[in-house]
Amino acid sequence: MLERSSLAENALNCLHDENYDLPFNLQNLNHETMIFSANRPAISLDGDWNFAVDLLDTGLRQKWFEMLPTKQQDRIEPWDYDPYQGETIPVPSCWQMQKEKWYFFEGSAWYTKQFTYTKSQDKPLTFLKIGAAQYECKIFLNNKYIGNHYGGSTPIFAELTENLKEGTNTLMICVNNTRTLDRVPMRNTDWFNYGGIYREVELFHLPQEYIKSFHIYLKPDSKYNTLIVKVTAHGHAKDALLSIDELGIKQTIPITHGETLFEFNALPELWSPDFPKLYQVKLTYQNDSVTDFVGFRQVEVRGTEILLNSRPVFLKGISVHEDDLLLGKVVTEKDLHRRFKHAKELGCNYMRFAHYPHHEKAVQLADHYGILLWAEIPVYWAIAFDNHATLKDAKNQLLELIIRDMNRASVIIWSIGNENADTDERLHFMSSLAKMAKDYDPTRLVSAACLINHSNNTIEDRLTEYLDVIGINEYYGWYEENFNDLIEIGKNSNPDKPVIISEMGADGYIGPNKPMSGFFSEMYMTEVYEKQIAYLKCLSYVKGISPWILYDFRVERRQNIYQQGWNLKGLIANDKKTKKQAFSVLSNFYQSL
Ligand code: GCB
Repeated sequence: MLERSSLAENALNCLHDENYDLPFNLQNLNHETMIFSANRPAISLDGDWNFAVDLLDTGLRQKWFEMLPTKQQDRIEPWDYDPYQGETIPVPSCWQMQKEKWYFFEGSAWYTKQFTYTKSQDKPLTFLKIGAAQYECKIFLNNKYIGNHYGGSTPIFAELTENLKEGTNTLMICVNNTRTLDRVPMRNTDWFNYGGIYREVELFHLPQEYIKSFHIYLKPDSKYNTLIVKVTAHGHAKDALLSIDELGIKQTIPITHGETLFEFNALPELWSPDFPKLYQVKLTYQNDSVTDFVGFRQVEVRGTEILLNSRPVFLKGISVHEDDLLLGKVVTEKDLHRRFKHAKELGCNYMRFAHYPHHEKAVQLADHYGILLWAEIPVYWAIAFDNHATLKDAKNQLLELIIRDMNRASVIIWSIGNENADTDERLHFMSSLAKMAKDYDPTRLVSAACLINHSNNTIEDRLTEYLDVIGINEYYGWYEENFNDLIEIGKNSNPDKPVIISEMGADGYIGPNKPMSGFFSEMYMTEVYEKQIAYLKCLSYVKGISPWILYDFRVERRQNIYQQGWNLKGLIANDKKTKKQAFSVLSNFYQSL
């Protein structure tokens, strides 16, 4: 009998180990490991990766990531998986959309890819970026554990430099989409629990001294003549150079201990939905330089008004999920352009990107199209508000979102949650998120979809004290049958802040055997829109609406004969072509404003 390897020894011992995950749960890949990546030259690792689903976490228990490529005839023991052979999956993708057998799979899945690396003197550092992986992601390079990340919709950055070798390298990524009680979101959501690496994977080679983060914004003092630059740099150089050619700006930025918050005079034309002006901005630090396309604008709240560049604005919006009939959560440029064209056709100047951070390309395009945005983290329904680890996860997701999109003029609202019960624990949890967002980012408003007290029909939620704008989801005419209650709420509430109706709507089924009246009929959906709009437009403190929702979207919990796994509140069906009648009701309203 041949002597068994340590891997084989472990494969036997690990059968009884239920703490197998502990050494890998460091959450060391987080907002602190992010680097500025927009428009940086990148090497794509997209394409086919070896793939296996792993319901029982056998890979972590048996340490599949330590396996080396071995021929069958050279093996000295049996093996349960070979990361170098077998099924493949495209990256980016959601595994549900690839094979029927993976449709309802929730658990760990292993991705393996080999790539070649050649050392460069100029750019000796290498960083990996995974645009997003749902929900937890563990990264291994050349049989070594690099780290893990929590959060399904924000980017993951890991420095690989130390563990890279000349020639062939093996990257293994374990992605886990299990819904658990401590995650953000928790177990129950009204959207599909897709899994996988569903955004792009890239490598960045950087010089020894490099720009780690770079934010530039208009000073929010209503004077419109000062820009603020916030930089963190890795290196010892004492300054960086900022240039905005179109404004004739070449500005030296002093850097102390790798950081700066620096103001200088500038008179940019202001960005707005009517004039989405972007400037090419370049920052150079030693041998590193980054470029971004940035709009400058100011948003604030005065009384119940929302002001954009000191002028009142009404947010003509629509909510949208990241979902596609064929691709699931994967977005393509084509899909995004269609999304913004539909929004423009409706007459929108605003969108709610529900219920988690959308692809950064979507946010960049919103800048170009002149669409204001509500951007959100998935503090949705029930959350373990009393769990410190959950708060840490939520804070990290929010920071990652803010850091990623800080330069995007389109984003005017950070939303910190959706329809969460008003408990002391929730108040503590969410008010600390609100405070963190405001401390980090002085240029945006903070909101959340808050609660109505249905017993006395008033907007009543202790969280509103910590918000700039009150979001209200209301489904009068649908879940709440008595439409008069909405009128009561209007009369009884007297908020001292602007209110956005962050959701309203009704399902409309337009497929074969569609009902001609009542619930799920297109007719009924249209009536709900007509009644809602007629009433909401008279409420003086309502400063925006984002009806639910642009497209029908997939969700496990909807299974009646019309829904069959879909939420049908889309103004457009899941083919992203067929408009329901309510589309024109909303567009007529927006065009009339
Ligand atoms: C809501 C939720 C949203 C749901 C929607 C619905 O209040 O915020 O996520 O999809 O209602 O259709 O029930």
